Amino acid sequence: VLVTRQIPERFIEDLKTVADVEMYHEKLKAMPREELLNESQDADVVITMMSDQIDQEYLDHCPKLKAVINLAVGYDNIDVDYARDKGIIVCNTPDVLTETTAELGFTLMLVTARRIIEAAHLVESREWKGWEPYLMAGKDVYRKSVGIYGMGSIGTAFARRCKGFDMDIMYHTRSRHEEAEKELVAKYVSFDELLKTDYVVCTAPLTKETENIFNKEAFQKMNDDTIFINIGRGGHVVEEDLLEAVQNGEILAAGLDVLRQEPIKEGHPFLKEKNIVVLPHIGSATVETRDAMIQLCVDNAKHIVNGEEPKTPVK
Ligand code: 8YV
Repeated sequence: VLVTRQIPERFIEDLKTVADVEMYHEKLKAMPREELLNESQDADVVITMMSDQIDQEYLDHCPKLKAVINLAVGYDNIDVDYARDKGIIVCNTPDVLTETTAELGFTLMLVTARRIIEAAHLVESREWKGWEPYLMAGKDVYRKSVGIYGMGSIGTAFARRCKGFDMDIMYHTRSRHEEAEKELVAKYVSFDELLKTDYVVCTAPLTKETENIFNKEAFQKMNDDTIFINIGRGGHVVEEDLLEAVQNGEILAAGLDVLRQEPIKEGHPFLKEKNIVVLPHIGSATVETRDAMIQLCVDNAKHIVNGEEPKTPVK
């Protein structure tokens, strides 16, 4: 089993009860492509991260490979169809990160609406001169409308939090979600209607159909006080169009946990825009959840090595 990022030793020990294990030891770096290709040659199972491109070249390069186990619920870094054609199993880590990721998304919505980052900077930079009636005045969240794009488990967990804030919940997704409609009084709307809400929140997985869906046209349809939140993938958003929309006042602000290119490049225009809050892809980043995600990867790997069905294969 090859593990492409450094994970705590106790998980490696667990894996070693069934297999020989190799782990990439650089703490802050993804495995360079060449090394990933070379090290994977003899692997039966590889535990990958979002930063590893598991494409056709990679899959053709690893003759023994039985399974790719991604430490994430998303798997847009993996050519799942090609893996399937080759009889290689792909696993992900659903469910264990749902609440944590929804919690981060909801936090990001509050932080962006209430200008928390800007306000904290004001204090840190010693620029806070005193009380003013509209000092750092943001936008209410309570009782506003929210349009959730993607009503899978994370979208539904996000909607539950919105209910606690008495929000008017709308959603758009591939198929209707009757439970959310009944329990959360969420209303299924068209994509255009969704864009008219106070908070447009993307929680969807990245696919060919959803790539670039938040583009110039979409931002122009939003209201000038809409706040856009993205906890899906950077690929959903045309970043230049978002920047233009915020700078031209076509929308109020954006909170992004994901970007097209991570980490953000020096000089990226979002870094200078106070109405765009960027987080370093920390949706599932709590100790409890990362432990659970890694354990699920380890369990999947052990099942596969033992010739058993994996726990969470991508269907
Ligand atoms: C991961 C995520 O931490 O699960 C996902 O799809 O985006 C995060 O939870 C990230 O992808 C690292 O692999």
